Amino acid sequence: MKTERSEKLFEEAKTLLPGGVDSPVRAFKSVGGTPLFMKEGKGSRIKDEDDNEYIDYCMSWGPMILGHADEDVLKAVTDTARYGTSFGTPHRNEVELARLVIEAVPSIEKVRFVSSGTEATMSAIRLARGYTGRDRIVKLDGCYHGHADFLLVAAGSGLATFGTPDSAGVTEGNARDTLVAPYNDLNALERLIEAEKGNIAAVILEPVPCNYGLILPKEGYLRGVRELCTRHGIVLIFDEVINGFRISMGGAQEYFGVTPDLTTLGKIIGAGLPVGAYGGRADIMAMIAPEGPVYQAGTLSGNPLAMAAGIAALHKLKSINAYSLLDKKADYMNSLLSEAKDKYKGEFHIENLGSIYAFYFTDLEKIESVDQVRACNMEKFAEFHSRMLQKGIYLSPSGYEVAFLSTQHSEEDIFKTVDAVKKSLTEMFGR
Ligand code: KE4
Repeated sequence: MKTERSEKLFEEAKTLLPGGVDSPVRAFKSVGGTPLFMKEGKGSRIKDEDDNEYIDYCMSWGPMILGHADEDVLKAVTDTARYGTSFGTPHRNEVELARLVIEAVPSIEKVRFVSSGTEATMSAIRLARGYTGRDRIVKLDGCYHGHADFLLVAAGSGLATFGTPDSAGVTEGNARDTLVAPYNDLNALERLIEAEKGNIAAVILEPVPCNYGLILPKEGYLRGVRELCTRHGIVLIFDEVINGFRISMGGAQEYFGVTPDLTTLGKIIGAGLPVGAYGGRADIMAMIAPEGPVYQAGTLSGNPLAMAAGIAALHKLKSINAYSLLDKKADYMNSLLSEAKDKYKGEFHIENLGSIYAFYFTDLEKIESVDQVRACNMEKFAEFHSRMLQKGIYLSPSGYEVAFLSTQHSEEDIFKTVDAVKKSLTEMFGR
């Protein structure tokens, strides 16, 4: 596999950008080797600067549920760009996308668009503090909510690969009001909340964590968190930046039937352009400036092009009945994977929910906690990642990230992928 062009570009990038990247997890630090510079994508495929083609499962970390370069998304963006890219004024596209989001997501009665998932979560936390007048928040170990100072505590995603649950530069004062509880442990959360005696503004969690591998909520867990927050007047925030419009049209909250007070979104609602959003109960959202006293602003919030991309994507997800399509593709993939799952039981494990997959090198046959992911063999994942890459399959370059199917992954793509999984495991385990 030729990588000269990527290597040359990476050497130059490292003289200009910290670590040669604009986001750490792209740097291949935890899987080794040179990060590949992609130049184009179409459907399920991406091509790097050395013209190597891959079946993509990183899918830009989640946004590309319709596949790369979707015709309808491209047309919406180019048609809009013809009239200008940003005015810093209200634009009809914000109204249209807001209507689609509110229609789809059970908890959202009012929504505010921002430009990233980080902006969405940091704004939602400020809103919860403003609404309750309380200072402290609870996040769950291993959940990642972007890089706002007070959320870079026991986080997942790129931080997990660096083995530093916290980041330098986050002051004690900033982290002091962030409490951490283990995911999937209702008793621990209840003890923490009761110890805090009414000083908790919000509990924020990924309903289905996807930044420490993929961890499914135990039966009744999300309902239990909801009831705890209701009982203690705590704002429950579901960070659905990944889960939203991925697990279903209404996200994890629709899929599991548990409605938070606020929801954060990103990724898919921008279809690859920079969009984040936070929304929820109208009485809470009424606290947001200019209606209320909680300030939040953004030059490019609701950008017409990004809104156009999101509008096209959400209309298409509905019109092609995307989630039953994705379920069929996942069923096919799981039917092909079952042989490898059985053969390597006790050494290799796969977790799956809809179009989301995670691969673990572990003796466990079920992953239910972040500590269990921590105990997985990430060196073996790195070897697996490299072997899959050599076979033309691009997995997210970290064992703490997940893999995504899109509506464009064909049966042939899936067959080739599972064949590559089997061949890689045979090479690794010698059988
Ligand atoms: P952004 O600020 O990166 O748009 O969103 C932050 C964020 C918030 N909440 C959840 C649940 C998220 O997963 C993310 C970002 N996800 C990571 C990958 N799992 C982004 C990849 C990266 O950091 O480059």
